[in-house]
Amino acid sequence: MKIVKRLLTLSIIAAMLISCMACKKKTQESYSYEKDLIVVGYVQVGAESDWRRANTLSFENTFTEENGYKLLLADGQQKTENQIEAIRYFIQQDVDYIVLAPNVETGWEGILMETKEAGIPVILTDRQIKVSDDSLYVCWVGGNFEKEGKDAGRWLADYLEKQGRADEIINIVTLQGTIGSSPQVGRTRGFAAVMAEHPNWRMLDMQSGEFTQSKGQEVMEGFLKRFDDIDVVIAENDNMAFGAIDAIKAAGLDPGDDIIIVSFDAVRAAFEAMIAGDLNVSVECNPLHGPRVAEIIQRLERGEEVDKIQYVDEGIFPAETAAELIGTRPY
Ligand code: GYE
Repeated sequence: MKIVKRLLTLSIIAAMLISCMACKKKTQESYSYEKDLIVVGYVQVGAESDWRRANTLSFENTFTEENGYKLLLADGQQKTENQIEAIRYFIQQDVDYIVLAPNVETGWEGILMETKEAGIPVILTDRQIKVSDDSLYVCWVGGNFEKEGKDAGRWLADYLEKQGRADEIINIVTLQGTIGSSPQVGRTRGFAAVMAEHPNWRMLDMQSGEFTQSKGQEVMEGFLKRFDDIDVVIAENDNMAFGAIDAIKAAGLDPGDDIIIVSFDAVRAAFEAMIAGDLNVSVECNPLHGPRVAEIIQRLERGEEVDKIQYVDEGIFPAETAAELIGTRPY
């Protein structure tokens, strides 16, 4: 913790001690709280999905006062400008660390110059950014989205092969995440790489469902009106897949059977959808970054080096594994 902040805190505490004898106990508590805690400002994307809620909870459960932290949480409501404002607020608060889950990849250069000037380390988590100067952030930890996209494509190729449909014309639609966010960019790119190996796969259309269930449903309704021969839906997260499933059922079709549904995240509700036969596979994206970021902060506090880029291990969960594994899922 910065010396200036400590001194400021001490002088405030001293003033409180003088002016407030009646609340002596409380003052002593706030003294130890202010003195020891590492203040972390987490600039979250929003609350758009089950994944996101599990991610927020992971931070809330990790960055507790018992663990030595004071967590300040800012909800960006899926808007980059809100996140930039939140970072500026955390600079004014002189927090010890800023943790940023960036909504999209671009637009961060200016505000990260401000954090650098203020001497506040920025740890990126979940999504990545594009900046010309990597020293604007300490490190990043999250999922390998391009690999996830490839895993989804390879699973599909395998599944079609097993169904004897390897050489059929396969019509695909994609519900993309927030355009320009690194999970959207990576998953789209990874799937496209596998698609290039299958000339019989046709991408009818790709549209953003903003990673939400309601928008995913709306976009899928549009696809179903325009195309009467969709074979596969690629939903770039589980919640958009849930929306697509509702739209497909409303159109009188059987999701998981008439239309193959592939999604990402592997949240608990996805396992339920797989058990119900509505979803065919979910490629895992692990949201439990709280402890990982805490470990990074602890290393930095000890003056140790940290890896610049840290990918988390992730699996693939096809429907036939869902019943057995649902009880083991932590989110
Ligand atoms: O897949 C989605 C969420 O950035 C990896 O954002 C995250 C994605 C996740 O809204 O559900």
